[in-house]
Amino acid sequence: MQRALLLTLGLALPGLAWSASDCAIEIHGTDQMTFDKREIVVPAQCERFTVTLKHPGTLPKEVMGHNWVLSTTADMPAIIADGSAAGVEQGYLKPEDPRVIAHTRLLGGGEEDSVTFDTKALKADGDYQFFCSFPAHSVLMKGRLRLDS
Ligand code: CU1
Repeated sequence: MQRALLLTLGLALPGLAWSASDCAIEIHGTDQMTFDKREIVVPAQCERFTVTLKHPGTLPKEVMGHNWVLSTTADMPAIIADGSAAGVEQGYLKPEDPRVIAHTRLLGGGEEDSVTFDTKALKADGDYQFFCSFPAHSVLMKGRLRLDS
């Protein structure tokens, strides 16, 4: 209903047009062990949100692998500890970890992967972090994700 109204407004007033491309972002994980974003804001209109992780580096995933993992800030340390124990074969995540809201696979240089998640999984006042679960990478590779209000 609300979506139909937005679409109608978008057609009538092109300046107000809102497109599904606003419900997606791209983030880079580099050979320098960094993400190129510190914060991700999910627009309130998005029912689903897509994150595409690209690794523009050249190092293999065993050396400088990166994934993009989303969880509550409270769950992050345990997810990383269990992921570290799971090892590189599991992409440094415990298989089917229910605390993980969304994640890409572990990438090496030159690779990319996307994940789409339902924004109903997020609370407006929730405290969420995205991070890389490769051992020790989250010291640098983390940021906040929040729903726009
Ligand atoms: Cu990483």
